[in-house]
Amino acid sequence: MSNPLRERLEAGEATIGGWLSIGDSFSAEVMAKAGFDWLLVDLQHGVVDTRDMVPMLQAIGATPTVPLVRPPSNEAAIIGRCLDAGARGVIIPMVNTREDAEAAVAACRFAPIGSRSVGPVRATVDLGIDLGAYDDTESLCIVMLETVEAYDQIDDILSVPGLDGAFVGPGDLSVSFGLSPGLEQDDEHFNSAIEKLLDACNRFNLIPGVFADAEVGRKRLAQGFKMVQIATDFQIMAAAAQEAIETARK
Ligand code: 3PY
Ligand code: MG
Repeated sequence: MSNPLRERLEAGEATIGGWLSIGDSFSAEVMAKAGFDWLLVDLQHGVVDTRDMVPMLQAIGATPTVPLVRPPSNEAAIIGRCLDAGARGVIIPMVNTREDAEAAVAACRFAPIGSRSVGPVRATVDLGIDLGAYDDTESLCIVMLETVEAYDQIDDILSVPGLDGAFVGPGDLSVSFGLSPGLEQDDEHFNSAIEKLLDACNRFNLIPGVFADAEVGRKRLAQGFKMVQIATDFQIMAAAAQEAIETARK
């Protein structure tokens, strides 16, 4: 049981992803058919219930796009449910300390590495395997660093064994620095935090990821990020709708 996204990232490939805030399997299917390398079902800020998550994972799973989930918080029970439901990785928000990162790894892995309870019900059905063939270490455990507190102790956090990657949350990071939320900032502290994450990921052999849009995403890819989020469903829908209206009214 391999994880194609893990394989590509471990081979050093840069990947492009999208964010799903709309809790609907058809919109997930539309996004997946567009050809993203991975799509993330956002249970933190998206209008998505855990009940919506499974049909969305099924829609994405019918395409080559790899499905990930962001749980609402760094809690073992919900992280286990996301992985049991068939997410091939989790991007866990607001990881601020080494203890938070240790809890994230523990939530993703069975003993002896962690304390995830065994019951990958839909994950095994999706993969077409028996429980005995299920490898919990194939799913990606990625933590979001999005506060000044986290960046102040980045080495302590990213040296936690079992982590696969670290992801920049630029909106929360902006606010943490006293700035208005944004994907990029003309601010030395904000920009050096982003460089710090890239550097630490390289030193600890972790995947660096970042939330962006298509324009900022191009810059982040050139900077060396390997998981770059470039489109959020409701935002591109709104932008395309506004453009259509403007075009028709011209
Ligand atoms: C952030 O920018 O803080 C995020 O979490 C992106 O969703
Ligand atoms: Mg955030």
